[in-house]
Amino acid sequence: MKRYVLGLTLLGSIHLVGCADTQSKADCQPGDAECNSRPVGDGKSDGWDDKNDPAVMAQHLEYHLEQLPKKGWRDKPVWKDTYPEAVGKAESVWADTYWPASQGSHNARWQGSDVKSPLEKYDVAFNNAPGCDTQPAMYGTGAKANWDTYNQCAGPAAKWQTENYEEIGLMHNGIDDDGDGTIDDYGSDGIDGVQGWWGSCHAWTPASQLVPEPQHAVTMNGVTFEIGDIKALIQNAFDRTSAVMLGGRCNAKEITHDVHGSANDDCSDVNPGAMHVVMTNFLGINTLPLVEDRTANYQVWNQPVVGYEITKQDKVDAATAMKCIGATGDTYTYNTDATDLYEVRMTVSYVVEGSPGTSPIGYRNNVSTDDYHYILEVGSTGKVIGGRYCSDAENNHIDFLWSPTGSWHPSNPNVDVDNIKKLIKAAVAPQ
Ligand SMILES: [Ca+2]
Ligand SMILES: [Ca+2]
Ligand SMILES: [Ca+2]
Repeated sequence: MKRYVLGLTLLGSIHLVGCADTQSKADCQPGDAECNSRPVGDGKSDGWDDKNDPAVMAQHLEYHLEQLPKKGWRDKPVWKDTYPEAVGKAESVWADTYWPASQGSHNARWQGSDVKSPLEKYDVAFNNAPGCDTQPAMYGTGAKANWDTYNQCAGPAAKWQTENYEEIGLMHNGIDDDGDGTIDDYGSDGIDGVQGWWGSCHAWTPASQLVPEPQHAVTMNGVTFEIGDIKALIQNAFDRTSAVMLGGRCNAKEITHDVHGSANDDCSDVNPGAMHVVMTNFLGINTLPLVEDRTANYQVWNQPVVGYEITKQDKVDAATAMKCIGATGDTYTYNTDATDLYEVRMTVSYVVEGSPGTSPIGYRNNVSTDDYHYILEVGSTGKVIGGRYCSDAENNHIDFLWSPTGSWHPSNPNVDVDNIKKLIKAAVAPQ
């Protein structure tokens, strides 16, 4: 969950198609397929800002409301050209645990205390390190001494993970790191500061869309990697993923709303107009990977987005729109370039976490939904130009959306991405 890292920021997964700028600049929207450049200085108030500009996600976007599909689903895998051997076998996305940091992350012995963890198996197979027979409790009295002993026999990948990854080492270093009076144990702030929601969903979410789910166990260099092991190692290798991001990350525990505030504040966005454009383009018109942080507040719960459906899209007058937003009056005072207003309800389908196992689980049994309610702002040429959440949705909305752009590598210096790619290939190869 935490450790949402944006590496090298690349622009868009779709290339800008050279298209004639046949309309006036005022009609051009950021990343608009009809225009070559974004509009500047056209006097918008409360349209989307740079952070909420759909152009950061992709070029060649469709903005005409009439052209935007009412529903879309990730039925075609993003990886179909990279892993043709998995097409027809693996589902387009896969569920997985987020490998909680508090349980040791990818070094957790998920099959039981006597079966090596994914990283311990990796050390045996690729780092020539047999490792330790047992693994101590993650935290608690005596944890430091036990982990000091473990680290003397552990292989380099396992050792690095237990000391450095997502501050796991704080749980067994003999120090009261969060100053709450308990050493290496639960107190007022997780286990010495390590929170239960920390994990690698920032890696699971792009990985589960960019590479297929392993379909069977693989034996390599004498070590058998179960499907659950390979998925953990894939997550480890996706710890640093290049991506583009829409909306600002909210850092507040409690969100307070000002009806006069901007729709683009970090805790008020992602701007629902921008969300509408990206959702419909990424999942309705195209097949592009999409991840949401579905918690509007400071927590980050990244989930793969697999579908959406617009269940209401009614043109409304200004008074109705103002009321929906929680304001009063007969004049729409937010984005004054809006000539038409729509009240919209969208249901978004996303993948929830699953458990590690020895069989592929796909994602279809792990789908959940959220409903969003907002006013869509449409300009004189019928294009979406912004939006604002209705008051019943303003505390519960997507915080930000993001999309991986293709490059990924592990933070663990003792894990080689080439080995992980070999494991993936072998795990989807015909048997
Ligand atoms: Ca500690
Ligand atoms: Ca958040
Ligand atoms: Ca936000």
